[in-house]
Amino acid sequence: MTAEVVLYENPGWGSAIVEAQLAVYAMPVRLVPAGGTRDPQAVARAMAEVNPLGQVPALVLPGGGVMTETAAMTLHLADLARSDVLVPGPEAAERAAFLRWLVFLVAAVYPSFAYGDVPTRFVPEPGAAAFQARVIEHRKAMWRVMEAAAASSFGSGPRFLGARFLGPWFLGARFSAIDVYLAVMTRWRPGPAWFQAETPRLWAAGAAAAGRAEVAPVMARNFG
Ligand SMILES: N[C@@H](CCC(=O)N[C@@H](CS)C(=O)NCC(=O)O)C(=O)O
Repeated sequence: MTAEVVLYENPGWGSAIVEAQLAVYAMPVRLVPAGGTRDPQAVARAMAEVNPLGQVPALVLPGGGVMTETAAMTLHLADLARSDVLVPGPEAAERAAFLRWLVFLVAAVYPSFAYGDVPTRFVPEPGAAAFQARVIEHRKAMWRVMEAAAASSFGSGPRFLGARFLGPWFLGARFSAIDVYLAVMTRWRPGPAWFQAETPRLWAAGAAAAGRAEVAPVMARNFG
């Protein structure tokens, strides 16, 4: 596929997950800054026309359709690219684990940022800081669940139950979009130092993805 897609992005935000995948596929992309600010509420206002939830990222496909949700983009871009580099195909041993942890990332972990980043959307001001602290603690617990999966190689799928984590990727020998998510999300709160100390396998898989030739320039642009 050579037609250009448009990615609404904010450096360091979830758009980096999609920008990195587009780079892996060498797909042409036009980046559109989403408001040019790091204030989530200002970004939400700037994005509202494209994404009713006001979130980044949003993708405009070659046919003009708008797509939100990074997991949907992850699956769709693999289809458009006709590639299984990032998304193990239906017959792959890692397929079920890939889908499980992709959905875990976006359905369990990622929403905690919506709650934690602007807590006053959900709770009144007295108590917002305490709420935010609890959200971050819960997020840490979710990351530990994923670390345990990597440690037991449960993440590599049923056929590998009981095997040890060999890395360098979350699914073991198999690079995937999970590692791209980890490259970006381990830069977010609770922050790289916490991941290095508490979830070293997740950190290692993310760092390995961040170091890949196609991904490194995207990481530098977003986090440099
Ligand atoms: N489920 C969405 C989550 C997107 C999301 O939470 N994006 C954050 C930035 S990383 C955002 O736009 N936050 C601003 C807000 O929620 O108002 C996805 O996977 O794309």
